[in-house]
Amino acid sequence: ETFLPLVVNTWPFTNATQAAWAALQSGASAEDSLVIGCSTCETEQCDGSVGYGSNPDERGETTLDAMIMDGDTFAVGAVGDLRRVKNAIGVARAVMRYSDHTLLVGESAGRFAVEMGFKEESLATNHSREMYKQWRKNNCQPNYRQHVTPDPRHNCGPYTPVPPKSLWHYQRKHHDVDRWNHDTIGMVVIDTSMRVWAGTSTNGMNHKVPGRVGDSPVMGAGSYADSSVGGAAATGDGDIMMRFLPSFRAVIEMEYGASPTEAAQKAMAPIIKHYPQFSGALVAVNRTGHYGAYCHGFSKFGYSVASPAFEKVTVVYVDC
Ligand code: SD4
Repeated sequence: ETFLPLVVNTWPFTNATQAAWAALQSGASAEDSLVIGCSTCETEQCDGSVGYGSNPDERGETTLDAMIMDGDTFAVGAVGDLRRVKNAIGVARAVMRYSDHTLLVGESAGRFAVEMGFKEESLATNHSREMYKQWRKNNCQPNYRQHVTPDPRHNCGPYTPVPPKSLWHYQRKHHDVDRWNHDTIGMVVIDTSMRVWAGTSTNGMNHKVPGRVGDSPVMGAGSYADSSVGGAAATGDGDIMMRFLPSFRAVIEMEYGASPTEAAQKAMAPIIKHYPQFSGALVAVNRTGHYGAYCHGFSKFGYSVASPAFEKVTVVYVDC
């Protein structure tokens, strides 16, 4: 039995899911629907972790990572460390459509975007300026590493060993957690002709080193699509997760016969084995519209689904 079309994305970002679903219903391609869905999160600044205005790097600038992948042709467009342009998923698609390349980074990615007609503007907001000010108030500064030996995992970095106590309560209340630092949107869309598209958009990590690019724009890490099998998308500690290409692994596991849930679990297993402290989640869908997820390091993980199996967009929670 097939359940198509399908939209699945990480986290309870249901407006993004709904926007992609509505686009599919009105006849838009899976590609356009995915871009519309992820752009919705960029505009809404989903959880402060997608789009402009949050999670400044060590110099106070917000930078964006995004990718899009066509599971029919294996065409990919991606941007890393994109600066001063808000619509990262749109720029990723422009890389795929209008260049012969796959991944553009940094200042030059921004320049490409402007040439493609995207607006150049600051990504700073009062919120991101305030986040940066707080960080500096805690005696954090770009060269803090020189002053903290031997433990490089100092509280100034994006991965604090233990979340500050003041946030425990908040985390428990919002049981799907880790919202205080990072929540990428990763989305898989399948249309009724079984075309699978996958993509991501994020502003990465609070207080990252300028130039840092996470897993989200890396194909096979942040997301992956193969229309003959399905697709997958990841969220979480990108610096760890990208070493294991979990989205690629999940698709390969499904190709070898695993269900989406099993595939997500198998893809995450080696990460958990080598880095039991990491936090992350993976959603996986197969070409017939079945889906599943696996998570680690949160108490619960919620992801959003639009499918003919439901009357409206539904958030599915899994225990981690
Ligand atoms: C990153 N994976 O840049 C992203 C952040 C994220 O949920 O997904 N947060 O590492």
